[in-house]
Amino acid sequence: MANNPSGLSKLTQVRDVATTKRTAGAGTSKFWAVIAAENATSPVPVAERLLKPTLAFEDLVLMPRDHIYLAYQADEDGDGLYAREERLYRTSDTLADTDGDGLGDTDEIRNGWSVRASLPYYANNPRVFSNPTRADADSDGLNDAEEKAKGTDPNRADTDGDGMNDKDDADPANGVGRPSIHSYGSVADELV
Ligand SMILES: [Ca+2]
Ligand SMILES: [Ca+2]
Ligand SMILES: [Ca+2]
Ligand SMILES: [Ca+2]
Repeated sequence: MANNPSGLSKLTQVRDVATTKRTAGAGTSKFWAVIAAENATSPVPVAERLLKPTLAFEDLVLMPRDHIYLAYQADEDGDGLYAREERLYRTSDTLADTDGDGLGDTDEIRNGWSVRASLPYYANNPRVFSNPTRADADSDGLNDAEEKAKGTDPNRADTDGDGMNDKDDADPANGVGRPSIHSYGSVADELV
């Protein structure tokens, strides 16, 4: 804190933790984030006055009744997940793909994918998210990248429930086990 002649206190630096550039790739890996609550007495919204991305930290001017919070953020691997989120999910902040299954931590945690199955459950809840710390959480032989490519559920070994694991199923998300139905002959006609 520094006092200027007009008696205002000015936060000019925070000791020991600094903004740093990422060693590989573009962007910043460690930085301070400013969180500001709306101030009803301010004629200009805080979004324009305090949270504008183009504003430098030293150019922020606080008004009476402003409430701002500073949060230190780090994203070493640049995968878009902050270190504290990575801790929460038990993923690594130095690896963008913690479990090495070909699908990045962000894809597994934030994005997920839609199961392409015609079953009523997935019609209402198509979105699935995989475990970012296990390549094949449901032990069906398909890793999460393969499950996404096939549109299957990474948390269910037999997505379409026909008794055949996703890896062995020629059509793992649709239909009721066509290979086994053929073996039943005329019964298959009634099932289909
Ligand atoms: Ca990560
Ligand atoms: Ca992964
Ligand atoms: Ca799997
Ligand atoms: Ca199946």
